[in-house]
Amino acid sequence: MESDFEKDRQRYIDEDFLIARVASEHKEMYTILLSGNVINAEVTGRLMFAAESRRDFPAVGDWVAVQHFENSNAIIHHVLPRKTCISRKSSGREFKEQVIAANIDIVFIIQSLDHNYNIRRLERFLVVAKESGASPVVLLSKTDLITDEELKTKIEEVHAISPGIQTIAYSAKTLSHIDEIKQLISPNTTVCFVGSSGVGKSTLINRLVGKELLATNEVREEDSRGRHTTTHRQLVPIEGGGFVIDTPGMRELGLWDVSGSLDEIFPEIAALAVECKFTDCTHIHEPDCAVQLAVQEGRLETKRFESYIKLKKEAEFVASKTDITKQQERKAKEKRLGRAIKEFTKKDKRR
Ligand SMILES: Nc1nc2c(ncn2[C@@H]2O[C@H](COP(=O)(O)OP(=O)(O)O)[C@@H](O)[C@H]2O)c(=O)[nH]1
Ligand SMILES: [Mg+2]
Ligand SMILES: [Zn+2]
Repeated sequence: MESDFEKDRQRYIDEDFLIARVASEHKEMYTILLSGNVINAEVTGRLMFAAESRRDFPAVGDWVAVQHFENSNAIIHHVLPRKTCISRKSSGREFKEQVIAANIDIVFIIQSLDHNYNIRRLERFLVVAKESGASPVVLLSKTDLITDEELKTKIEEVHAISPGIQTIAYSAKTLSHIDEIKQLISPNTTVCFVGSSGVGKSTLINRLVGKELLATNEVREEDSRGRHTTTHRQLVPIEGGGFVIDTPGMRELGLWDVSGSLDEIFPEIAALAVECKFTDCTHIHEPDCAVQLAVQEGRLETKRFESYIKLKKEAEFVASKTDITKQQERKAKEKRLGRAIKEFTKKDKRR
């Protein structure tokens, strides 16, 4: 069966649109890659009006149907169906989805092996990456800063919480294991990098691209925080035909909808939950809870269990808030439509 993507692509081509890919987005101004050129672009008023949320706007990595006349901005008319999409809750108090990148094949989750290394944060990133539909790969940077013994322990820790997920420990300084990362990015593969500021995303991307494309920043040693040098997301073609998307430092990776991936990242808990007395057991206060029992008997690590509960509560909270936001958006749209219909009937009567 032909995918929605292929069907839509062909339809837009038949309608004389050009197919391009969004390379960057900054305050609703875009650049797109169109037959090898980078061109400024904006969206049509119609797309803006029809959009129910941020999700309906183009994101970096999106394939779009555009019109382009020489010496002017290209106009984005349609966003093609996304094959994968990585989202987070926008930072701050709002409950809005922010699409970080679209149509990615691999999400590299980077932690550096200094102060940044944190198993619980890694679990959060894994859940978000898994939900995107792309394959997560864990990268542990700065192996040059720790001993082989320490490295071995940390890799074992990471394996224990991410069974079946590839982990590569590397150093951008000594270049050890960089080739292994390169080999994963075959032609026509799009990858993105997520991780806190200062872990080495830009440094690695520069190594992959083969030039000093992105500014990197020196980290204050004592707290391992770097300044944010990357200002906006961008899609960059790399030698050999792949693409990388650099994402600005992410101190926060708030969960968006992760209902489908939480259990995949915590499979042992999902397996235990089947044995709970209540099918909707929250594993907090119910009797005959197989998950609680496993914690009491030391078969499930308390910290791992707490991490799961924390992420689950956060996801449920966001889901409850988003339903409200969606309802409000729908109402506002209906109101606009109602007003438009009223205006129209008024005019109609006057005739
Ligand atoms: N020792 C060591 N330092 C690294 C490595 N990778 C990056 N760095 C340094 O870490 C700092 C932050 O790197 P950067 O790429 O800007 O991080 P980003 O904020 O994730 O983009 C810079 O000073 C880099 O030189 C590595 O593998 N080993
Ligand atoms: Mg950077
Ligand atoms: Zn239970």
